[in-house]
Amino acid sequence: MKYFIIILAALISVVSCKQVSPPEPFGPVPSERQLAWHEMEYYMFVHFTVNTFTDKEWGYGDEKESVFNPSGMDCRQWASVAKEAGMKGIIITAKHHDGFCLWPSEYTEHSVKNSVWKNGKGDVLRELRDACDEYGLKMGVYLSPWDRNSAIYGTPEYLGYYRNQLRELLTKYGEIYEVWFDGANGGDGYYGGARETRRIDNKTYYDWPGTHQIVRDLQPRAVMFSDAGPDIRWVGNERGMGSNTNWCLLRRDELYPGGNFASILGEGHEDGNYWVPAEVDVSIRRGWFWHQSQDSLVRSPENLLDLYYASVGRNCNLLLNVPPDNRGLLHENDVESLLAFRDLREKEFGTELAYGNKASASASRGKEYRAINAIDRNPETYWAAKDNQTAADITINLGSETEVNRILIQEYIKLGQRIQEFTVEAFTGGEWKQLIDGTTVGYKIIRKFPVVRTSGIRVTIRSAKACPVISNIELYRAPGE
Ligand code: FUL
Repeated sequence: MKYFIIILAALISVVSCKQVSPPEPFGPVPSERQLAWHEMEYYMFVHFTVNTFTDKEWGYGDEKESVFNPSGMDCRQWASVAKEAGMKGIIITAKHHDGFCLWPSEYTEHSVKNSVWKNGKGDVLRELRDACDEYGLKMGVYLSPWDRNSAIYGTPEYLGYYRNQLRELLTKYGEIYEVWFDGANGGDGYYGGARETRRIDNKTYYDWPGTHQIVRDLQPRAVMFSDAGPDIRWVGNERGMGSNTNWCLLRRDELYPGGNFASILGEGHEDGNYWVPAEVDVSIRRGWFWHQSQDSLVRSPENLLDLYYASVGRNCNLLLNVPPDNRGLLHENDVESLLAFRDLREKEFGTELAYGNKASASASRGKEYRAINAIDRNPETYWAAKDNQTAADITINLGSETEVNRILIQEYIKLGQRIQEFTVEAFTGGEWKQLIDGTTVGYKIIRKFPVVRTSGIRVTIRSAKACPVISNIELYRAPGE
């Protein structure tokens, strides 16, 4: 009898385990380093080099090192503002197209070591590292593949030079979370005095796989950005616009940095065979570098909030450029706008309305995957339907009539990006009224709709590649209207 009970108990547990087994991952899924990157959401881009002092956007490469001379550079100010603004990291142009290095590279004379700044003893990367550590921010580097200063640019030897510089950046400045490979290549430049146009084949010249391996070996937790990944892709424009339909997937092997792919990059590929999510890079000013003439043309807090909805709200990360001025400080106007934008965000998402209510779903996998998991504020629990159910809905019962005008939805992306089409409706005046007719979700979307007084919000997954798996739904009543 005793044995019979034990066997029965074992059988029951096997059967019940089977019932509640989690969905299998569907399609490509993010790596650990990509998951960490998704959670960064919003961080600062810093464009700073000789251009800051010559009023240019693209330095030709013939600038004298002496022009780089910030009168009061303070990376702690950049970091403290980034932190206060709610950003999680800073990516700096260690070397832009003009070839000037903000760190004393062993491999060139064209760097801070030959400037008058700090008598050639300064190192912007070192100061930024220390400041990021002090303020608990991550640090990333931009190293322009195009180098208009280098005499050997365009020859095979340049690749060795570029990689040596990359190794310096990846070994001397602590942990790097993102390496930014720009695709731009305009052709003409100083090139050690040759002053000519040099064309390279973007597809073959840089041997990207070899360079990527250096990053993997030296900084295994870093993600790499370019037009074509391998880890993070460009969104295809510099206007700050993510795409409403946005797959974190890409047929990466068909693309390469500097190619003509802008029109593909916003949406990605629904059938992509790699996880390569999009990053929105955009400047708080017209230019990427500081120009005094643009001091009065800083984006307003309201405009930054629009960018936030168009980027973070569309399943992208937001890399917002805030260029230091010729003092080496973020300008007062930029700082004011950034902090007012933070205040707007705090008001916008002040009180979350879904948490603490009841939730139900048309389909559920079992008790560990109940609808309530989508509003429990635990990113590791989720609502999931059964394997064969690719259409299903989830309703949040708000108890009493409540004003709502924003919804945030997150898929549990560790199991892949699944949703192809969804709607959001509100129960109002005795019937369901459609608020949103949407396509993809992914890591996160935030959508606006006119204020509705409602006792319930229903999210219907109309089609998905595999059963929907939703880790989070939030509702807000943002100010206005
Ligand atoms: C572009 C560059 O040419 C711009 O100067 C800037 O750095 C931007 C982020 O990327 O490709």
